[in-house]
Amino acid sequence: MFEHTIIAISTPFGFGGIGVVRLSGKKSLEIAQKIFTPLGKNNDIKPRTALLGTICDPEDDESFEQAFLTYFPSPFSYTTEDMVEISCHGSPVVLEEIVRIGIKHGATHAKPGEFTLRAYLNGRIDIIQAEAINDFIRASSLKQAKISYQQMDGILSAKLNAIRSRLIDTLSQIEARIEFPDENLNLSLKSISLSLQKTIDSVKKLIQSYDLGKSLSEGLKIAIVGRTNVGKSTLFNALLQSKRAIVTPFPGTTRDYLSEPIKIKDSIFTLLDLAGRDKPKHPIEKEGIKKSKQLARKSDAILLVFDCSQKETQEDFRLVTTHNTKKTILIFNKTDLPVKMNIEKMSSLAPNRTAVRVSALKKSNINKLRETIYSEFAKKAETDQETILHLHQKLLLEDILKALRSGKDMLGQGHPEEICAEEIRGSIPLLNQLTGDIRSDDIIKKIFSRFCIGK
Ligand SMILES: Nc1nc2c(ncn2[C@@H]2O[C@H](COP(=O)(O)OP(=O)(O)OP(=O)(O)O)[C@@H](O)[C@H]2O)c(=O)[nH]1
Ligand SMILES: [Mg+2]
Repeated sequence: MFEHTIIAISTPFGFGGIGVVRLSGKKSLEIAQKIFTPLGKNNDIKPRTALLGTICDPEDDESFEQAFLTYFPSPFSYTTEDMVEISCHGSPVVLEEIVRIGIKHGATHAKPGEFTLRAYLNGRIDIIQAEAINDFIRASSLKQAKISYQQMDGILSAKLNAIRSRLIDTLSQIEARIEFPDENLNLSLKSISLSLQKTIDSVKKLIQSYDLGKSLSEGLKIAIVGRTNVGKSTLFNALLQSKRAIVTPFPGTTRDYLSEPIKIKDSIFTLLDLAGRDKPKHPIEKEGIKKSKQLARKSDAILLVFDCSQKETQEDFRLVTTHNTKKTILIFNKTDLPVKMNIEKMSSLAPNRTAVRVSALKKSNINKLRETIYSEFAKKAETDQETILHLHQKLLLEDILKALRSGKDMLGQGHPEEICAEEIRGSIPLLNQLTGDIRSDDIIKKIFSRFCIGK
């Protein structure tokens, strides 16, 4: 338990219908009672029951607000400590005054995320649940909120605990073989290896879920690539349904890049409009093309645009054949004009890619393109699949996978079982770090720095 009692406004800054100030710590009720006077006859403070009263600084004796006070005695509170919530009008000056007099009478101002940090350090939630609470508040789509909601409930933590239990089980089997080599323990290496493979598969699935998590939390980056003047910026605007990018009939219009979020159904993407790929006529264009190549390389997916009112060129051939490693959709634009491009031939150069014909100018087939972007790039959330949303979780899982794979390979190659067990055992502290059973100060600092004050 912590020494200090903390106080903060828990509702967002600004004017609102209501505002809430929270206190957490041993002196919560004592401090609240100094500044809150119940109204009416029945003025007992009952746990988890709102009580109406007035607020004033006892040294001034002049009330300035009516409010409801709710008391959550330890351990049945968000932080597991004694907590008090004061709900009043959403007036920033009034809320700040309540905090000020709370501090004057013994409370300390809470740091960002300190209520949740206390819930974690007091053992009510693990680090995955703590991070999920912040993800839930900041979710940009309902799908992301639903995943975070499940994680707050402990579904991902339960999955990781199951992985850890299975691993400990496998390790004890290996150890039994080492300790009692002569006994017929019926623990064949094959069954141990099979159980390891199951764990490896679960970890792999979690790592793969990061793509979905990323597309939900920040949106997969989709770069619009093509020669100059093929209509990339027009398409960018059509997809955004806003005249965001400058469009002109002159090649080389887009030089610096533009980046905007778009929402398709329940998924968010980040769309990038880049400089066209042709011979630069100006040093600025040259810089733009260099940047365009870098950004396309770093993006998660590509919309490769062609002007089908023109005959295909060497550059078009080069583009279609070089963009075959990433998720790509081929877009044949300007279908409102007579078609001169051999679309079949161009498509056949990228047989595994989906092609869509559009007119960005007339906005025809743009909905079809949105559908295709969604079906090609937005991974569907299987409702029963646990999803990881953060890179630091993915990196830890990758280290776990490495240790497990290497342990399994060594076992298969006939290395001494002690050494294999040691290798596999290396993954347990990493799992503990992932759930926060082993505290990594760096990760804790990073996670809680993203929280707002009052949460
Ligand atoms: N007819 C027709 N014209 C289009 C279409 N899409 C774009 N254009 C025209 O093509 C010209 C170039 O369009 P932009 O959107 O600026 O092309 P861009 O690929 O962004 O060009 P850069 O930024 O120079 O690489 C403009 O005159 C657009 O109006 C289309 O679907 N049909
Ligand atoms: Mg452009």
